[in-house]
Order: sequence, then C-alpha cells, then structure tokens
Amino acid sequence: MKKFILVSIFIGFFSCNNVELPKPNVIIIYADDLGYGDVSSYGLGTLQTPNIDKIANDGIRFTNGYASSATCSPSRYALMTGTYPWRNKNAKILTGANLIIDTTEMTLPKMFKSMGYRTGIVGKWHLGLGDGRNTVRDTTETGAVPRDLGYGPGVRGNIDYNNKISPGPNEVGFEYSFIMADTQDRVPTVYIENGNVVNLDPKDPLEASFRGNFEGEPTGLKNPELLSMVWHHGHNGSIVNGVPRIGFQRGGKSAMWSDIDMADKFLDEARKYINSVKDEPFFLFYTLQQPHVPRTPHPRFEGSSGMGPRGDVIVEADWCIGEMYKFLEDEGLIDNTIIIISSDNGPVLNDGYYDDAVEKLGDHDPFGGLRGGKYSLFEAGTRVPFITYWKGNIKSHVSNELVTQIDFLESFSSLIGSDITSKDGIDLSDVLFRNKGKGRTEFVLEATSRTAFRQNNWVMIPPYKGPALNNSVNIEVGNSKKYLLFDLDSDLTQKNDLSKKYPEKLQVMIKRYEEITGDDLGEVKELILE
Ligand code: NG6
Ligand code: CA
Repeated sequence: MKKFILVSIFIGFFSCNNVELPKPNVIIIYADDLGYGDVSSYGLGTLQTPNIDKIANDGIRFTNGYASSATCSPSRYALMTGTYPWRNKNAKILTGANLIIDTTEMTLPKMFKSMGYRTGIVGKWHLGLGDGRNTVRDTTETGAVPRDLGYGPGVRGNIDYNNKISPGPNEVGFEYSFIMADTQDRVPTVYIENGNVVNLDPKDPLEASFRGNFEGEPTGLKNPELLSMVWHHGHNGSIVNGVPRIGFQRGGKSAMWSDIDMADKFLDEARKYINSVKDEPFFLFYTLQQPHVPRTPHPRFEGSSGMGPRGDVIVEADWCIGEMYKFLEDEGLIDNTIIIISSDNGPVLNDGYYDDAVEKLGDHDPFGGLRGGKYSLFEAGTRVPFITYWKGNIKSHVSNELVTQIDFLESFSSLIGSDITSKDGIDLSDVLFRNKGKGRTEFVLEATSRTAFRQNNWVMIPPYKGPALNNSVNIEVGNSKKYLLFDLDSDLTQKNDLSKKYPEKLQVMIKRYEEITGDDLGEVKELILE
C-alpha cells in the first residue's frame, strides 16, 4: 500500500475501491459571515442564490454543518489545522495581528502539498501576518505608547508592509497567496501577493496603526463630510474610497484596493491561479469577502437583491461561484474537482455601518430561524451553509449528519491516501464525499473566547458573565447566569431551556465537556463561572 501511495504522488492518481482515479482537485469556497438562511436551497429565506443552489442540489447539502467558531479567525484556524481554536490563546478576532499558526504545525495545505498537490489561497486570510520581529517606527500622533486594544498578538502594529511580509500563508503551506491584508473593514486596504503589497510605490511607503492616527490624515470620526458610507459602531478610523475603517493608515496610495472591484479581482486571481497549476492536482482556498462589512457590491449588482448592499453582495458572491463553476467546465476540470461551499461564521445585519441591512431585509431570514448570529454560542453563530460537490462521485443528497470544518484536514487526508491526522478533526470522508457513514457525535463550539458543547441532538451552554444581548449588533450572544440545555430535535430555535427538567442529562453533558476541554480550555476556562 505504501509503495502504491508513493508512486501515486508522482503520477497524480489515487485509489478508490481498487480503481485508480486521478486525484481530485479541491476548491473550498469560504464565504465571510454568510448565514444558514442566506442560501436559497436551504429553503429558509427569500434571497435567491441560484448558482450555489445548483451546486447544492447536485451535491450534498448538510443541514447540520458547522464552522468551529462564531467569528472569523478562530474558524479559519480550526479549518487550517484540525485543532480546536480554544486550544490556541491567539485564535481570536485579529486586528493587525501576527501569524497565529505556528510554522511547524500541520495544516490542510501542507497535507495536500505532501501528496503532490499545488496549493493556493485567494481572498481573505485573517490569520495574521509576520512574527512581530520587525521594528517599525511609530509615527502616529500617540507616539511610542502602545495601547493594547485587547485583540490578538501583533496589535502593536509590528508589520512592515514595505518589505516582504513573512511568515504568512506561504510559510504554512500555500505555494501561492493573493490575499487582503486583514479584513475589508481594517487597514491597510491593500492586497498582498506572496508576501508583497501589490502595486506599492517604494517612494510612498505604507504605514498602518491601531494605536493612533497619523498627523493630518482624515478619519471617519473627524471628517464625516468625506464619507460615502456612515459608521455605526467602531469603523471610524482612516477613510478609503469614502468608507471609514478600523485603524489608521498613511501612504501607499498606489496600492489601495477598489472595494467595488474586489469580488471581480479575487475571481480573476483565482482563475489565473487555477490556469497556472491545472495540469497537476491542486487545492485552492477561495475565500470570498462577502457579505462581511463594508458591503460594497460592484455597481452592476447594486439593487439586484432589493435588500440593500448585504443582499446585493450575496448575489454578487453567488455570481462569482457561478463563474467559477463555468470556468471549471470550460477548462475540462469540473468532473474531477471537489467543491466545498461554506461560511466562517453565522450572519450579522448591522456589523458597524449604516448600510440598510436591517431596514431593507424584508421577509428574508439570514439566520434561517435559528437563535443568535455571528458572535453567538446559540446555533446561528456556527451552524452555516455547508455543501460538498463532486460531479459523478457524490450523489445528490440532503444530509442531517453532524459535520464540522475542523474535520476537513483529516477527511481530505484520508480521501487522497495520506496518513496525516489532526488533533481534533475526525475522518468524515465517507459522509462528506461518499454519501455514506455517520457524522460526529460531539463537538465543542466557540464564540468570542467562550465555548459550548454539542452532543448528538443536545446543546449545553455553560454560564458566562456579560450582557445576554450584544446591543451594537443586536444579537443574543449566549451569556446567561446559569447552564442552558437544549434539545435541538424538538427545539431547533433553542427557546426551551431544559436544564431544570433534565438535571442528569445536564450533568452528563458537563462531565463530557470538561473531559474534552480539560486544562486545554486555558483562559477560556477562567471565564466559566462556578
Ligand atoms: C469586530 C468588528 C466587526 C468585524 C469583526 C470581525 C468593531 C466594532 N467590530 O471587532 O465589524 O470586523 O470584528 O469579523 O470593530 S470577522 O468575521 O472577521 O470575525
Ligand atoms: Ca466572518
């Protein structure tokens, strides 16, 4: 068997039921903040996503598919490493942070690479850049007094954008990367290709800071007259293309991206990448920026949903997925390319800008009837659209099996004949790609440094301090003074806390949760009340 695998690596074939098949290409299309109800094939909202639906209807549409966390960076960390994000104290929402994946850690792209795949990422990264060893001179108004904003490592702004930025995606398994620096709502608003800021003029160096502004630079707070999009909470730093961002920047003018062209740009770069590697098996992580804020649809999508910019950028994302599909058909790649479509966390309407997301929502339900949303321990935080597609191999199917993104590393590893395993993922290749087998029985989910436990149809949420409702985004985040217990089979909307009714069940859940998390819960544990 070993010998066969070694040979296969070089010729790009793998064995399936003793039949040799060419190794499948893999594209994970990862949306940002797309809700369980945002994809029309789930039949829960009114927004139409015909291109995703086509893939969902011909593949497996999972109704119990989870991101590992209710926010971005922790989910991406888990997807990349097969390790629960709460084991890594740096896996929080990042702002100007350094890389949070250790370069010695096993990752999904490293696993693919070890099996002879080409590997690339195009889109959002949000797992940090650099190692903080640069000594970037602080030229902000606040000078050299760093104010820790309570985000992740590297918030001290030690990323030097004017030289090659490393380590980053290229040092943890991707041979090629074309990414945005951080998020669309954070500075610096530039693309980075293989560690270099795209179109940067060395005569106009780029500086970014989350400590203070650069003298004389306009901000959303001081210069409302310059804004084409108005901030609601946060997001009142530097202004680019009329949109105020989180953080401050100066210089690098020639490198600034155009927000309305971002979707086209990523699609283009993704296609270019595939073209450059298509003669060999490849893994592409195509990480869309939609529908995260700021929502900036290209003008040809403006008004397309009737739901304002949030709906319009989902229509735009759906179009991109349709274009990608057509491209794979045209290139003769569609028959042997596995496509996964999912989202890094649940939906949010107002996430910091006045953009009509609430006002124009109409009958649409991004949450798909689930409680909570982005940032929440309730279901809408982590239960997301989750679709696998493999033409001619996967049969059209709706699956209720419990599957999570943490399992991608181990499942793909098993599928393509690698023996690489991961700490917390399990091999769900049968469920994800072969229309058979059983999903997970249990899973610890995370939301803003808190955790909860799902076992079969039960969910247990430990008590946490803090307000039950995040007022800024109007989402119930899952804080309560006591343990909560829900039976999802009879109560998917988590309205009936059964902790009093089934105290024994609650104790069993707590015990198992403590067994899994143990000491590894680290600083998260300190948050759990007695
Ligand atoms: C929060 C931002 C929010 C969003 C989020 C990250 C404020 C007030 N809110 O801190 O707008 O950027 O971080 O979202 O600044 S995520 O999907 O990348 O996790
Ligand atoms: Ca996100």
